[in-house]
Amino acid sequence: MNFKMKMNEYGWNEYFNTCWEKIYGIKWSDADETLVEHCPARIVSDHGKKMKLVTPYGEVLGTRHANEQILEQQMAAGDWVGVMMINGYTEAIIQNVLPRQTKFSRAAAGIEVKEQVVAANVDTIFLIQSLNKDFNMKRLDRYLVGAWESGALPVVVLTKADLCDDFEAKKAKVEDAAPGVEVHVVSNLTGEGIESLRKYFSVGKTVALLGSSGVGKSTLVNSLMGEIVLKTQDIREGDSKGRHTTTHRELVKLSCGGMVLDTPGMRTLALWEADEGMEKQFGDIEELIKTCRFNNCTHDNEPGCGIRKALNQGVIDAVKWESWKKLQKEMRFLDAKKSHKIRSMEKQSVKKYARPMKSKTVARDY
Ligand SMILES: Nc1nc2c(ncn2[C@@H]2O[C@H](COP(=O)(O)OP(=O)(O)OP(=O)(O)O)[C@@H](O)[C@H]2O)c(=O)[nH]1
Ligand SMILES: [Mg+2]
Ligand SMILES: [Zn+2]
Repeated sequence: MNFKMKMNEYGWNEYFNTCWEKIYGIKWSDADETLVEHCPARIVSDHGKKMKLVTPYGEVLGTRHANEQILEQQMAAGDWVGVMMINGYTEAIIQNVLPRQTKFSRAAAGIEVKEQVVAANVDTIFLIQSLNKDFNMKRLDRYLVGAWESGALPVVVLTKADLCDDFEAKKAKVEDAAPGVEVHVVSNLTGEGIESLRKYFSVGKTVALLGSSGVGKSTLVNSLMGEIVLKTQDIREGDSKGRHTTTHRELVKLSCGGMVLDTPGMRTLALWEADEGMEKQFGDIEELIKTCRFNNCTHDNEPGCGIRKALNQGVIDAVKWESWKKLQKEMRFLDAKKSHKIRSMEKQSVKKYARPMKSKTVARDY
């Protein structure tokens, strides 16, 4: 039996193999080509009840095992899962989700305080903005915090260079705001800069594309493929906003090796966790705060405020400072909501625990 797909080409590595061994008691190897029922698979796209998976036996549809834990577990495109092949190796039952090496999460929309994993196990994250109407430094700060937090390497990609006269100035602004982050200017129309992105797509590596609708994420996948594999659509004339053309996250294997995870444009990115990300993106600001004379400095007009001094001297950028304040406030609010949720869950579990005890006593009395 020849395996159709080599999992290494889809990003399988020593990290996942060690996780695999802990669950299955033996390392996964496709070298000996023995027919096995249990094998690793990667989620290509999530279609609700069914997931498209890439397995050693080819691309198949998978369903979750009817175990409560698996039914409730969050799964996302890019996740590595342990499956049992059924129906002559044409379908799969998902039995385990392997611990993620990296994950880009956001707070799910809606009233429930919940994490939503947007991209799992990606090596690089392209934070995409277009150089015409979409360019926004505060939004970029937010995405950079999320990307640093994910554990993957952030790279900024500015698209639609053909529609912008001053892209050098915008590029310099981003480089200033994100030291150490590579910034690429590209045009899907003229092909400018596309080749400079190839280095991120070596065999087994995954790049996620994140950004607002209409910035050209799916078009970039088509540019990299050299053919149309994903649907794209014109942005709206009136306000230059995208039309939310891509509706689900999907992993695409490029012919040159490497994979790309295209995602639907995000309206807003509500961060889920940000401690490390904030430190990475705003390290200079966090250091300056330590220099304020008063511990409880509000950085408005207290004497000896390190932030005010830095702002006046142009050491830090006013936009970046605004970003920090906004994100800091947002994360404090989210932390309060998370603690509230934990407390109410604890209360519920106390009630749950109390109930059977009570009914047992009642049962005995009768
Ligand atoms: N001029 C110009 N147009 C581009 C470029 N890249 C993409 N476009 C156009 O921008 C529009 C939106 O592109 P998409 O690739 O659908 O955008 P998207 O980011 O995938 O949008 P969603 O799927 O809605 O998130 C299309 O009409 C593309 O042809 C570019 O570099 N230059
Ligand atoms: Mg798209
Ligand atoms: Zn201060």
